[in-house]
Amino acid sequence: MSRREEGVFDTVPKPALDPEEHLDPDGLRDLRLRRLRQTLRHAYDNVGLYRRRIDEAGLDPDRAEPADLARLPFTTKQDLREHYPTGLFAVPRERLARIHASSGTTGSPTVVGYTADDIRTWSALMARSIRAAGGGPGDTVHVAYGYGLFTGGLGAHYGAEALGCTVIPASGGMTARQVRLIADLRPEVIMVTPTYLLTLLDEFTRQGLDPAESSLRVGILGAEPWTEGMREEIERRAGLRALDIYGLSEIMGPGVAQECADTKDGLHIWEDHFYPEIVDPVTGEVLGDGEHGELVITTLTRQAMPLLRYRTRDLTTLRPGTARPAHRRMDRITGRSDDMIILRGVNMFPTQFERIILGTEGLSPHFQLVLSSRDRLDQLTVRVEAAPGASGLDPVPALVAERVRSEIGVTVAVDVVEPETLERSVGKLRRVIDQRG
Ligand code: DLL
Repeated sequence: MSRREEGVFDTVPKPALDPEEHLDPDGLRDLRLRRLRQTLRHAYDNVGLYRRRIDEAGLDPDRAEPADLARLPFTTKQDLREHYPTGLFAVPRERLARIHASSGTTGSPTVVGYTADDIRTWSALMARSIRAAGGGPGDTVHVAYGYGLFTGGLGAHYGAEALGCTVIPASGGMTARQVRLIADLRPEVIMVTPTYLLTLLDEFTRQGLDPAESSLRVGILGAEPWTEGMREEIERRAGLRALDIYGLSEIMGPGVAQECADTKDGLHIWEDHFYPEIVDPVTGEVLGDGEHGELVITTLTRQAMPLLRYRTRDLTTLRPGTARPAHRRMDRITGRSDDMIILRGVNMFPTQFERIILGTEGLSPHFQLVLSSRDRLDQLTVRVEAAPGASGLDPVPALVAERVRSEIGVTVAVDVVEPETLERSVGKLRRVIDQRG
């Protein structure tokens, strides 16, 4: 903006300061305790299910400590289904500013509601996340997360606007046009799933453009699991810094946790708004920091739909904060407990295959895991595209199969297919294709 405009319009908002992001650990602890009690009281007064559960646990909403949460049962996807569509909402319908719904790939959709304050909180946390990733006021942000019921597009959009960025609301799809827009409008930041970014990078090449020469310098990537190998591949090809962003519709949407550009060492969970626990996925027992398990989140500021101890199904580990010392970090999500493939008794996640494929010369990062059944025995075929122009690939299938056997512990078939033959992502990619009857 020119200096003249700033002088004329005194209503021009300045990028919001965010003191809570920089609280010291004691300050954060006090704030969190206050918000936890407010949330318990709000849930108790307004959501029948929670009133029952809080009574059964003998909890006093106004005196509870974080450790007392362990006395409450988890809130599960099943609870959301049983109260579909709005039975867990804590405010009357007319106070809702917006509704989103999760994709429902593993069952019926889940509807989530937001008051106007919830939207403001979400925007502020997304603004904080974009800034932590290295974006700032004045940057142009290309949002290629889907717009609509999915929280990715609108969540990123409002956050980028709140930070003072120029937003290109590209949404997912129409890949050739997206590349054209990036080349012409020269955004610095892109927000997109890692697999759709791969699709975009291939399209750059198809259009005779080198993605490394593009204006993009920061990628804020999430909504699906990805590995360090994928980060290296994307950073090398796209010439940008790729940072991980995490979130889920039930809890808010993107912006629950964000990796900081200065340390790039896992994702800081914004603990002034979310209380995380790690639990044993089988027994439900609360585990300590540093232990691997399932992430459980209690919202601390949600008005429309507070959730107590929501089981995310996402597997990770909590660690002390670094770039934002008061907020703990979580490791990259290795997978969801319900995405886990169990093949002949061995548990595995698609990210384990991604690591092996990205570490193998001559292969592209485009792959699928196809489950089939022969003679009542489950089979897994890794279908992976050769890298464009790669040659001498004859030994590769055996090499990959051997690495899978030694690192994951199962025997699989490996099928190396021609470039450009597997389905491409336009958002969240479906990695596992289950053809078992
Ligand atoms: O995927 C919200 C989102 C949008 C996050 C854009 C980040 C960026 P849902 O559709 O409800 O919401 O899916 C949530 O996606 O429980 C994880 O299993 C997975 N997921 C989200 N972010 C990551 C990530 C959005 N960074 C589910 N790494 C979550 C791994 C992720 N998995």
